[in-house]
Amino acid sequence: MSRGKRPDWVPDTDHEAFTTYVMPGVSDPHHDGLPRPPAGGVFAPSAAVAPARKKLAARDYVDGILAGNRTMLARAITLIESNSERHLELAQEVLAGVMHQSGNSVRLGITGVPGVGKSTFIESFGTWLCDENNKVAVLAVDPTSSLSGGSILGDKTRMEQLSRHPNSFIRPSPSGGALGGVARKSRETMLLCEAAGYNIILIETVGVGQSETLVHSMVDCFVVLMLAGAGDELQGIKKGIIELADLLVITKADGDNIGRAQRAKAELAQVVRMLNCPTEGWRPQVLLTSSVENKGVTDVWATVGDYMNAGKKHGWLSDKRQQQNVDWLKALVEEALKQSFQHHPAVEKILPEISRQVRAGQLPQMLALKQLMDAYRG
Ligand SMILES: Nc1nc2c(ncn2[C@@H]2O[C@H](COP(=O)(O)OP(=O)(O)OP(=O)(O)O)[C@@H](O)[C@H]2O)c(=O)[nH]1
Ligand SMILES: [Mg+2]
Repeated sequence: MSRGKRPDWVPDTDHEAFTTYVMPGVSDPHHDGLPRPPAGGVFAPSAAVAPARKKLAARDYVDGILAGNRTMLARAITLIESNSERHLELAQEVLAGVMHQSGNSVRLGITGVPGVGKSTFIESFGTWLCDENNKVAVLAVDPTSSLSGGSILGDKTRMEQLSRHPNSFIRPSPSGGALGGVARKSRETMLLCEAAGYNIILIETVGVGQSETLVHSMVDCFVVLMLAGAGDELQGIKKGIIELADLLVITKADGDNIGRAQRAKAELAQVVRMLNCPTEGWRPQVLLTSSVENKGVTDVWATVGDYMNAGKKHGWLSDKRQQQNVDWLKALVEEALKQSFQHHPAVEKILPEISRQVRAGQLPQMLALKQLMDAYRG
């Protein structure tokens, strides 16, 4: 791979802590990429590995990001995504250096069941926003992507036009284990993107598991995409997703589907009317879109604007962000305490036997807890 074609999210050096690796490439531009034995018929190790890039200091990253340099932004995100202690320290220094410039964006979460049309919607919505002179960053929180590796491919092909737009920045979901880790990385990535001048952040998440709740806790406006007539209205109600939604968007309102989509809109609007809306001055809206016909995206944006204005007018938008900041700290503290407890040598030592006794009904849980806490406190 020539250096010019190196994707901007790849790390400087291959390291096991990174979620992206670079295979050694070939330097000859006419080469077909297939290995070719030398005259003697024996393969030699490739000498054409791209030279390692210069190690950067926190200041370099900070300056680059604040100047809107995409490569520096991408490399800083790679640091954020690293699981190594060494990178964590540098990444946090970079984050601390740019934080005063973050926060100036509209943060939108976009969710819905697989296949509802999230990526296609983001392609059409995001491209339109970029054409309107916005700078749009698209992030993904997909706890399944580390297993399937599918989200990069899926998003790159579904967001072809958007990914080529000079005003867009697309970052696939970080892989790397627990959802909490994925969420931390996405949250910090969002702050870096804002500092780099992106004024609209779209965070796509799959409509499964806990990922919606996590994304909900990091955005201003939570948009739930729904399919008409597929029982999804009910599915959404059951999962409580509608209660999280600030905006409901029925997708694929085109072709034969239009009538069904309109009926679904009326039904959903009725459901929303029955919900308690704790948000002053705002009742979740239901809209229709067709991403393939580029219909409805302007309405979505106008409605997001109404929502943000209501939030500013009634003061809950800044309250929400402040609360999210504190909630995030709380979640980190809980996670750190859990880790410290679970990995405490004295706890590890007695836990199997205590668990056995609890399982067999020989030890009350409160007593078991006391023994564990005594061991933990030393
Ligand atoms: N007719 C019609 N088809 C659409 C529309 N939007 C998306 N599709 C199709 O629906 C399918 C799924 O779209 P995606 O955008 O990949 O859906 P997704 O929600 O991102 O799916 P996952 O990433 O797998 O969760 C694709 O075949 C799209 O072409 C639309 O507005 N109209
Ligand atoms: Mg998708």
